[in-house]
Order: sequence, then structure tokens, then C-alpha cells
Amino acid sequence: MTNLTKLTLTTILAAGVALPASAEIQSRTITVSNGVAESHPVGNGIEAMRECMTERTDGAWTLNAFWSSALGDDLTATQALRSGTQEMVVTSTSPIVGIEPALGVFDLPFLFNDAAEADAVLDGDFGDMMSERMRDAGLVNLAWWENGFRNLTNSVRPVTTLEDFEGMRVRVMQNNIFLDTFQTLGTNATPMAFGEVFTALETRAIDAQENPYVTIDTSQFFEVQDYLSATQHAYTPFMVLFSGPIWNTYSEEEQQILVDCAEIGRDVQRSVSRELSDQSLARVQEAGMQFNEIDPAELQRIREAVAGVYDRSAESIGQDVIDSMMSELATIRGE
Ligand code: TF8
Repeated sequence: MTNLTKLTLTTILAAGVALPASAEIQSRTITVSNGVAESHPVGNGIEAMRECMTERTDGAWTLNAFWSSALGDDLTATQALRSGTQEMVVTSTSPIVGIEPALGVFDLPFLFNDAAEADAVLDGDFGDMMSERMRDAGLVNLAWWENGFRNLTNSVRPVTTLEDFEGMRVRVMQNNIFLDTFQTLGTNATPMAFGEVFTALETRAIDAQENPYVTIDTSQFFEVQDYLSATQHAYTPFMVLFSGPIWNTYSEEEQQILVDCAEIGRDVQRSVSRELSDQSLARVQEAGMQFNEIDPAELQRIREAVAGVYDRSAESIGQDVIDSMMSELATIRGE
């Protein structure tokens, strides 16, 4: 060690500055935001990611999480990543289709039959291809997490038939495919950021919204909604996005830590999401919501009513993207 290095080290130690675990790992503060409450399974995923980072960096990294849209909505946060002013966001794909229109493929109604299909698509070649596309937009997708199958809540009536959607004022994500789907179902659909939904339901500016059970539970929509109908009309994933400009300032070792820890977080997040889903459904009913399943024949009518959304969305998503999704699904289904 040269005298100069010794001197520098002594100065650093005297100043009480945390030393990096290795020359390749610097001390970092990572800000991550999300629209859901910390009690949502994303909270468990972030906690697992934080533990993993602490272990791998000997405590050189700090992961600061902001919940309930405290740093703005999904789209605003994602734009902050692209300009390099925020490190990370856990976002639904749906509100960011303006950045990468191919992501709209996940918004197609009744695309996945179950979570196992979604996992296989997202963790396989198709998911990798979509992550690759995000790079051009200055975004690095570290992993696919679960938002889940979406179900309709409202304050008007239980939805048991196709006709029950008629005239309902439904909030949809800022996404043309969801807008088309819900307009086709006969509702009066309004795109809105997630952070505004609770108040809009409370003031009766809108009648309805759709999200997975865990979100209806952890965002306390049961306080302002009376009916919950198991429409299961879409499975939307979460992306754990990292800022491309900031990623480029990280060493390869650091980049690997980000990816590895996001995958550890993914496994925890998905398993908590699936465990909590039933509990959330029970809890919102205890809190007074009236729940109903939809008769399979009726669900089939609903499916058929919105089938045209696939063709109408082909131009924005890209027919090639839809085709490769369909062929991947056919393989998974053993067709
Ligand atoms: C929605 C989404 C949201 C999530 C959350 C903000 O309805 O499902 O709940 O993206 O992270 O906007």
C-alpha cells in the first residue's frame, strides 16, 4: 500500500465513512417508489431485496422505499428513471405503454388462464424479449413481479351478467386497451392514475374500479365499494425497473447484485401475493363487501364480447408481438 493510499484510508476511517465491500461496490442510495401501500406483497418483495442488498454489499447500499404514490404515479416515476433522477420503480406495465407500446400485450383481456402461465411467459424468452425492448427507452427491467388477476368492484350492483356492466362509471388505468375493453363492455370508462382512485370512489365521481384482491384489500377500497365480482379479466404484471442512465454508472458486479436481489425479491413477492390473495378476499368480505363468482357460461359471453379488442390493438402492440405471445402460450399449454 502506498503512503498516499494509507493516508486516504486513515482519513476515511477517521471520518466514519462506510467502506465499500470491494472496489467494485460503492456506497449507494437507491430510491424505489410504488403506488400501493407497504402492506401490499410488493412490501415483502422490497424487504427481501433490501436484505439481499445489505448482505451482498456489506451494508454499503441503502434502499429507500416510498409507498402509496408518495413520489407520484407509476408513469411519472418511470419518466424520472429515464432522466436519471430516480433509481427504481415497481410499476404496472399498463400505465407505461406510451413508452413501450408492445407492453400492451399484457392488457389484452383474458390472455392468461392462470398464474403458472403468466410465470412461464414472463420468466421465459417472451419476458426477456420485452425486457430487452425497455433498454431502448432507457429502462432496465430487473425482474417481473406479480400484480395479479384483476377483478371488478363497484357501488352499484353485483356484476353477474354481461348486461350488468352497462352504464357503470369505471376507472381504468391510463391505457387504451383497458379503455377499449371497458367501453366495449358498455361502461363509461375513465382513465385515471391509481393514486386518485380512492377519493374518486369515495366522492362517487366514479362507481367502479378493477384490481387484484390484494390491492382492493391493502388500498382499503372495501371502505368505499360494496360489490366485488370475480371477473378475472386480465393479469397485469409488475416490472421492477431501474434507471438506464444510473445503471450505466454501476459496475458489472453492482449490476449483477441488482438483478440477483430483484429475483430473490420476486420469489418472495409472488409467493406472498398468492398466499395473501385468499386472505384478502376473505377480509374484504368481512369488511362488508358482497362477493360473487360469475357463471362460466356468462364469463364466456363476456370474453366473446371483448374478443375484438385483440384485433383493434394489434397495430399499437405489433402483430408480431401478439403472435409470439400466442405461440409461447400454445407451447406452454401443450397445444
Ligand atoms: C392500477 C395498478 C396499480 C399498481 C400500483 C400503483 O390499477 O394495478 O394498482 O400499478 O403499483 O393502477
